[in-house]
Amino acid sequence: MSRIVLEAEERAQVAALADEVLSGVEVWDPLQLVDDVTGLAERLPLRLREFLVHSRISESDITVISGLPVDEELVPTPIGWDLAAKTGAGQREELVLLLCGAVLGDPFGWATQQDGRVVHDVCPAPGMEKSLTSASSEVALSLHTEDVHHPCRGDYVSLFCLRNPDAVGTTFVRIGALDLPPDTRRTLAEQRFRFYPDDSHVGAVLNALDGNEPADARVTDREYDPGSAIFGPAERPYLRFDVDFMSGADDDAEHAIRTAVDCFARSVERVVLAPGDAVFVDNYRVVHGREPFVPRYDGKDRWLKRLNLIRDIRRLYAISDTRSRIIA
Ligand SMILES: O=C(O)CCC(=O)C(=O)O
Ligand SMILES: [Fe+2]
Repeated sequence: MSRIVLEAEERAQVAALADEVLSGVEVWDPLQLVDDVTGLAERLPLRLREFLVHSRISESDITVISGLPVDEELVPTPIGWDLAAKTGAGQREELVLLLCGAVLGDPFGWATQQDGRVVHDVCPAPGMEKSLTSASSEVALSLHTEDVHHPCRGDYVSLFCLRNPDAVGTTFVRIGALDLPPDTRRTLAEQRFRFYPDDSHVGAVLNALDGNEPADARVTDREYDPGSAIFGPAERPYLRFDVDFMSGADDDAEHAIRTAVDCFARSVERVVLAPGDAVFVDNYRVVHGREPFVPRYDGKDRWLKRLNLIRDIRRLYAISDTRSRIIA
């Protein structure tokens, strides 16, 4: 894990940049600003930019910035992301995350996720406590690659912590720390797996199917080409894994999935994000999750802003009919 702790002066510089940008914006819409943030990020403190560029080039597994500015008069944690979207809560924090993230990659979003917003809210929502989405609380969010089903999934998923009063941990496993049996590793590297949209993608499953099938019809093989769970350079491989949204083509492949899950449990690490911490998880080298916690729904709940980053937005344009940062 590489971490930078900002000095008070650097924090003030980031806050001043964000305030200046916000003062020139009439209606806050990150999508309108997203083409500008890469240029604006040139004005982040030099030490921070150098740190982030180094993280990108060295493919740092987990990159943490501590000491980013969080509004001292931050509004109460919204009860669910849709309320956050409606009220526009935490705008300066969204911009700070966009500015830092733009040094690592190009921001993008999903039409099927959180109403197509570029910056997401991660906070517990009533009724979702046991769901397989980031709005859950009472159950652990199992270790996963973000948006495992898609060829243009993020190179990074980034999370900026606004509140975390119960010190709930974000969990992760680095492929470099995984001690997989050689036959499991070999199987995982073969094109014997299918990956499906997770439950945060509204309608994604049904869109890909007829519309007449039950939701668990995702375990049919249609629409999802087989791929491997481990790929890329042998000396520094990449990982694609989400036990809840993948399947093996045969018994051996299913067995390899279960063996990998057991190995994850032995290699799991955690980071407890504090307000002002942003973590950038390399989505090709690391699977991440979250520990369970008891939601409060009193305005003091854990609250993160989330941003997906791809190293080159043209990978996305190249598979689309429209030049949009929002994947349809
Ligand atoms: O809440 C966390 O720490 C991680 C949640 C998560 O996996 C996500 O938002 O993608
Ligand atoms: Fe995630």
